Amino acid sequence: MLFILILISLAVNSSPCIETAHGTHWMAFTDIIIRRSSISEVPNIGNKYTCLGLCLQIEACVSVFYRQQQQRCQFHDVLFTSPQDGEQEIGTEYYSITTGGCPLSYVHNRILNMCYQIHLIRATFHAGEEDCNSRGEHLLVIDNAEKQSHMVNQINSSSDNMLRKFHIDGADVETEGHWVFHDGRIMTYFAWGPGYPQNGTDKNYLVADPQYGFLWSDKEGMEAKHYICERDL
Ligand SMILES: [Ca+2]
Repeated sequence: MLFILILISLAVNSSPCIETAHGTHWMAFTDIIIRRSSISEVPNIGNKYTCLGLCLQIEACVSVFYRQQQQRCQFHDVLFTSPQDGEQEIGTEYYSITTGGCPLSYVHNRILNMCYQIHLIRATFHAGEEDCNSRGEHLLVIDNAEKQSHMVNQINSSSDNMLRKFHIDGADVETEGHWVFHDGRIMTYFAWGPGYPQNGTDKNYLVADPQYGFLWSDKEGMEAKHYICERDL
């Protein structure tokens, strides 16, 4: 019995976040504040749940810091994942919204209707895609400039992400030069990096590459990279 209790205790204490009503409480950011790139702030707030409620009312809001000492809410359009990027501020708590079928700990951009999770393990294009599929998801679809810009901002918002290469959805494996998404939809928007696509039947899968500000390169797909899974809402 004691062993089971210890296991439960370890599981609870090692959890990065806790689900609350309408939000995810990120425990690793306890007493941590990230000051940059706030979309707005509201003063004279005496309750953390008021901050979360206000974030839900602002469509661009993805996450919010409740600064107890300052009694302020600080809203963001990205989800921070690297507490080491912040500064200590006692009493600060960090929340992200959980709403509309987008699960705990995912990034939910309500303006662009994007719900996704960045995976910091590495896999081939197909293994990453299979991992997404196992949760009823697919690799991240970027089909316009707004989504590309949001993805870049999200990746660059946390130092854990910003130097990594990510597989995203899109391949020209069936017909060279004919790029399609996982469901066969023809791609019309592209954000190629300088010198890309290199083309060729050995370069058929998309990678968002930090070397080019997360613009895209066409790669062979067998090299293990990080990946981003998206859930359709
Ligand atoms: Ca190709």
